Amino acid sequence: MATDPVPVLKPANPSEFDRHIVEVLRHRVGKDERAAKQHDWYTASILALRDQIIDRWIASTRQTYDQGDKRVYYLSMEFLIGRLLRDALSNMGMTAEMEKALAAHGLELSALEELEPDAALGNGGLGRLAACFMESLATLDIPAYGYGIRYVNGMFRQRIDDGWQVELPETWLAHGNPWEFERVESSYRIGFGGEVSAQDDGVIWDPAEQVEATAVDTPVVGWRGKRVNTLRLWTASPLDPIRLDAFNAGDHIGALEEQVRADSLVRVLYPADSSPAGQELRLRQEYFFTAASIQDIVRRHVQYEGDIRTLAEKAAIQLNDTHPSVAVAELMRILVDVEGLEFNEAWEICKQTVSYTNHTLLPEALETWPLPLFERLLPRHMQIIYAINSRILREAHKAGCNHEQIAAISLIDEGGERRVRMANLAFVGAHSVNGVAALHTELMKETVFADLHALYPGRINNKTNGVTPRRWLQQCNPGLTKVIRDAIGDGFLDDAEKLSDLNALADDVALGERIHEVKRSNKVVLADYIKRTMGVRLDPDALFDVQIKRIHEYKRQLLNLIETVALYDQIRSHPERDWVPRVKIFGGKAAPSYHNAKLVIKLANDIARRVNSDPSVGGLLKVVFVPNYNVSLAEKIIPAADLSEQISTAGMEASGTGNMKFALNGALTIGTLDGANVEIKDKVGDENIVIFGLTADEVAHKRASGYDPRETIEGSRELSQALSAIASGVFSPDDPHRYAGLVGGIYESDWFMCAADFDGYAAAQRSVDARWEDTAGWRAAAIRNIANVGWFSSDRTISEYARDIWKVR
Ligand code: T68
Repeated sequence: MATDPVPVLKPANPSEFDRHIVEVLRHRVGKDERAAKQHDWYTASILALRDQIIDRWIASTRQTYDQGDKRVYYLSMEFLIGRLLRDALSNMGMTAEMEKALAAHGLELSALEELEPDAALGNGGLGRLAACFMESLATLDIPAYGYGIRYVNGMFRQRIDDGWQVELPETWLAHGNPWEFERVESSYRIGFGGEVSAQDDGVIWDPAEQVEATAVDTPVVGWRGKRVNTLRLWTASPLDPIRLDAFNAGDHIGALEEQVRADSLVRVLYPADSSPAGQELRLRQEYFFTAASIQDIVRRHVQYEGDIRTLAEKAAIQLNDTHPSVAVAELMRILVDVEGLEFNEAWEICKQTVSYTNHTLLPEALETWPLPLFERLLPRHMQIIYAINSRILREAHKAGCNHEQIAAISLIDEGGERRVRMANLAFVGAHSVNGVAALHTELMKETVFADLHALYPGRINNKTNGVTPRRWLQQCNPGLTKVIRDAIGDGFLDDAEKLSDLNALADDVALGERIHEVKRSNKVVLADYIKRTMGVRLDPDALFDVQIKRIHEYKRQLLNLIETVALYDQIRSHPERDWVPRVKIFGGKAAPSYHNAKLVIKLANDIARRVNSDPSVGGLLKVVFVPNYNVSLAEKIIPAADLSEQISTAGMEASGTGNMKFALNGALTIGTLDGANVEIKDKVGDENIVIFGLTADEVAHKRASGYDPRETIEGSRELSQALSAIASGVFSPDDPHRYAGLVGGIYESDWFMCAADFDGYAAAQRSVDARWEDTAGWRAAAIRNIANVGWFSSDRTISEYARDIWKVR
């Protein structure tokens, strides 16, 4: 078969593109240009752009088939994509063309961009990482499929009512989704429950229930439009849309039961990050999308290669956390029960094909399922897991493991109610198990996976996270991109590490000035947004100090708030001092059932209300909690930040990726030696980052050696005053005891080391003030940050996965 070359970027004729948009508007949207509303133009623009993308998509897919390339399959419960229009236009090199075409009809691209809903099919870092990876895979011309769930309602919308978080359903599909294609021909039956019977020629699983999984594809364009890969999300439908017998007998609701059951599988994204959801529906979701994906992968392989035994040569399956780790059992089931392979041979193929990424060490976040639930829902998989377990435990025994070690390695947790350990299943079923930052990977070896690591040394490896510089520099910060291009040329657009050419210019006053001007205008844009949406006026010349991420105790928004209160006290007690004007910006969602996280949001809002209306701080301090933090807001806030708060308790943040985005946009980091902060510090240099606090080892040691927070608190005047102000209701006069419990937790145990790290943090903040006063020094440090974080491009991360784990070119 002849290979179709991927078409090169043709400088399409603007008037031709314009004609195409109008043609789409008429024939696919069904509107006359004269009557078309903004939203019609928005849809037509995307469809017209999509037409251009499809040609490349088909070419990429053909090329992969024709060349018999190995494909990467990225299985993830979450893809936090955000908006696609600007990204796709920019990667296709068609932004200017689109602007011109729209201008001919009196339309502005930026206005249409704002109409696009965020595809928020993820909670936070893990889901956003998957989205960055999809873009880098296409950029690096690696044939890849992302597999996940097409949630009808993604991450909830957050409203702040009287300072409290209220969750509202998010309806990103309400006006249709012009990016996607439903593939009814790619449908699979997914079974649950039922019986397993042993026959002469193998095992038969007869599920009690079945639903149909149908593929919905979205094209993912890489930088410069070289390759277009596929994000394949599964939607669910019942085998019988309605039970007519029940309906005709008058049971109109019961007749639709199957429809409801199928809908529920793809209805909502579980909004808990870093804590397992624990409910049966979650396990059903996990199996649903994993089984559909594995069937799709196997079908494609058998269709084109003919022999299932070569699967590992042509397919690499990456599990994004343990959420899809039932893939190990499902792949084994298909290889043994459907394809008829021997268990041993199947096991080798499985291990060679599968690899697993761990994103957390928090013990409470490691997924386990009650064994009776697992067995009821997936009886055949339970048998397979037992079979795998007996092999693994024999190997452990042979290797000389003792009782305790064997108990830790087992796929079944026997302490208390028996549970299936998804992380252990993923670990043993994979040839590679990776952490997401150097420190995290070392801690994996020492803590949660210590015994598995001893049994299978070499399996754990590190792949430090990265972010796509297209979205997180070029698209979100065109002003800065322009300044950098003028300074060092275009090389960094194709290789982010070339940003290092900026090092030679770090002390260039004119460059410092231009970057400052861009930052200031980004701050004006953000200040306008905040004025418009929240009514709070911000001074764009103040230091914008930003903490945006999920609200979690280990991320320590509370530490930041306590320090904010202490600063507020100080400003009022010493109005004669030269305070640096600061704006403290917070944003983030709390899991709906996470009481303390929701209380932290209320506290931020209570502090904001009090501080912002206090004339005695004279505008030196402002506090804002920006509602409904999401990808699009991040794209506004990060380019406007001066200071990036990365202050998790050391040892608890696996990597962080926001930290990388801020540095890339010229913010300085204040942070602990946690996650990827450690590597950011190594890259940007000690003088260009502000590090404070206990190290991971020190935290572990302190916890083990009977730490008494009370003593620490009493030893710090600033801290004890701030804590007692919060605890006694200074910020919550309507409910003075509101924060008694939150503060009490710090006095009682201080698990997250807020008290222990307070003095170091406060001192670090004052050192930030001093740096800020040194304008030239600050600007040079900002340039050195931009210059040295090109390594945190997800292109680099994906190249490492490709080379070390997937073995694709
Ligand atoms: C994050 N994890 C890590 N989890 O916290 C962060 N969890 O340090 C890291 O940078 C990032 O992953 C990427 O590696 C998460 O975001 C979740 O969102 C999550 C969702 C469901 C269940 C458990």
